[in-house]
Amino acid sequence: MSTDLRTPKSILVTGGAGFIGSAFIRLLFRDKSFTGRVTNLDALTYAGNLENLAGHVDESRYTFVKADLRDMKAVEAAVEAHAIDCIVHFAAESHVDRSIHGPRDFIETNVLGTFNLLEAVRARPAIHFHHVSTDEVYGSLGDTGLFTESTPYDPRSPYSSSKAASDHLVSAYHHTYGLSTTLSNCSNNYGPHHFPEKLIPLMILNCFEGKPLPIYGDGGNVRDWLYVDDHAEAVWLVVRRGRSGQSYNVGGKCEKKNVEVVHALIDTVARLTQRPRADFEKLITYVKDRPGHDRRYAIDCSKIERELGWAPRHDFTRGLADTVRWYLDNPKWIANVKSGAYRTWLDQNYAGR
Ligand code: NAD
Ligand code: TDX
Repeated sequence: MSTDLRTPKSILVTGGAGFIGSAFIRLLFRDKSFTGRVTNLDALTYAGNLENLAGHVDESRYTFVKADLRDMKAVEAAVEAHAIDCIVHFAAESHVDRSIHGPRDFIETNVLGTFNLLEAVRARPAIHFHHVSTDEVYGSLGDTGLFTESTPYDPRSPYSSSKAASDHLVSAYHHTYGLSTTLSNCSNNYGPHHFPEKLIPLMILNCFEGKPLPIYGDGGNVRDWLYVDDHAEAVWLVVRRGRSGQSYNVGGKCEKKNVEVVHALIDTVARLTQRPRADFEKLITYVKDRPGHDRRYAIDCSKIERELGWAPRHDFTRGLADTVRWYLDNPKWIANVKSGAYRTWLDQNYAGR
């Protein structure tokens, strides 16, 4: 099996207050073999929440920098001040529906933000740059087939096209300027701390509150689900052992139709709250489809398995139960994220759908 190619001492994590970035930082501080420093650069948009890290970092090795990736000077300052030798780039606008309602932030943060980071690395080529991306850049599959690392890019939403643009920039900076880069393209994540605008946490919270469970279209769209900690482990492996210039697909080998996911969630919520399934089944509401809704995503992750020895460790049933339990145990977190701008957006965009 492969050995470490890099042993970062001072990592800049972007978007470390978000869902997956925070899981990655929690993993770094659980990993006894990592003794370096972590600088978390995050703009704290509606999706960023420092509570996701409370109690999980070693303060003597951790710094939070509130900064916007669109601000080149702020990016330069953070990289310079903390003698960064590795950047792990999670920060992005990440919600497809929001990208349909308002694409500008997606282009600015996902494309320009990545460009600014790459420029900072171009000026300091000893830094390794890892870019966290998505399987959505490959477009939509029919009933069969899997995305491999050589599947041509065919993004369909403003979100996925902004991620595809940023992936191409990373590749260009590797080939043109010789930067040390790695890239990972992952399938749909789920787990604790997931912002409740995405399918799984939205459905969990709406079950708790007795609100409609909005299924887009016929509910037959397929996603490949991966527990967030498995993704964090994959990223950490690629950062240390991935070959420069390579991309690695990461997936859960867990394809499910949306309607199956909702039924599995209802089972789990009913079991854990000891309430009848019928209380939740009656909330299912079929609504207007998402424009340009990709039909099916499915990942071939044999390259990262073969080269780096990674495999998903959480099965879906256990992962869902852990997730629902976490939301049941964290009403304060829920109240916090449901205040302010998030609430307004939800009311405006989901009401009546
Ligand atoms: P998220 O929306 O939960 O978090 C994004 C974080 O980035 C937030 O903390 C936010 O404050 C920060 N951020 C946004 N704009 C910023 C800016 N301009 N400057 C600095 N910080 C900014 O996202 P997530 O679900 O944790 O996704 C993280 C990464 O993983 C993204 O790049 C996303 O494309 C990718 N990804 C996500 C999934 C998924 O299922 N969620 C799957 C595959 C890949
Ligand atoms: O209310 C809903 N009803 C519904 O049917 C929502 C929010 C979603 N859906 C459907 C749309 C998708 O087919 O569920 C599926 C999953 O939707 P999202 O949770 O919005 O995720 P998706 O659009 O698949 O994108 C996610 O996975 C890839 C992340 O948000 C991206 O950041 C990641 O790159």
